[in-house]
Amino acid sequence: MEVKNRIILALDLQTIGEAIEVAGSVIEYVDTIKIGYPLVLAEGLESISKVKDEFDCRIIADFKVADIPETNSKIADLTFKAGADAIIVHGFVGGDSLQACLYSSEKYGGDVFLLTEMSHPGASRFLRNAAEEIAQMGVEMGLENYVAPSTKLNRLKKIRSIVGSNSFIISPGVGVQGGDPVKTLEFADAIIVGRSIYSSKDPENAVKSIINSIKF
Ligand code: NUP
Repeated sequence: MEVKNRIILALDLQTIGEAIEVAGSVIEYVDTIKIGYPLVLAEGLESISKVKDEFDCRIIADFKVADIPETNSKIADLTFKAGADAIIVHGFVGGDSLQACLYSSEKYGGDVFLLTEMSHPGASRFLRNAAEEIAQMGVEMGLENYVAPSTKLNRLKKIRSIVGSNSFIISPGVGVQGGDPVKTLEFADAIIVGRSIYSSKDPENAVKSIINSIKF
């Protein structure tokens, strides 16, 4: 996978109008947009195709899928049918649940991103203990795409060492959560950035300054 400027926009706005406006102001620099529950629960699953059709971009659906295999299948099928190119799936529910999403992704020609450890402080209590095994499970099941935190560089580094250099890691937590773009990109292939862009008075300038900071 190739992500333009190594930046994925997290479009966590709650009206399609604002989402299209922000995406439009940065689309020259970004070709991959992550859409999650805030936009989809506010404006419907068709937000995915609305953004995709408007900008001809790649859409990663951040649904952190974490259910029994049968329900995961339904969620993933509906997500790919709605136009998503990729879906983010939790690993802690186990291999059968993950496999259900992989089958769906094969059926629709989409990608699965496996969430390992998360970026917020609370993730240290439970998910940290399982994250390495989750990544290892992903490797054993042939996963190529992973999510790992920019706010915990030692953990990101560890996940990279488990999934190997040929895997693709996208990393949230840059900016408002405290992660540094340059340091994160030492271990990740692309950074996920939300509020630092969409809450900025000038989203275009915010993206440009991140791009300048990561050009080395
Ligand atoms: O561990 C994770 N941390 C995280 O922030 C996994 C995620 N998927 N995210 C998402 O990344 C979060 O839901 C939000 O959409 C985005 C980060 O946004 P921001 O902190 O840059 O505003």
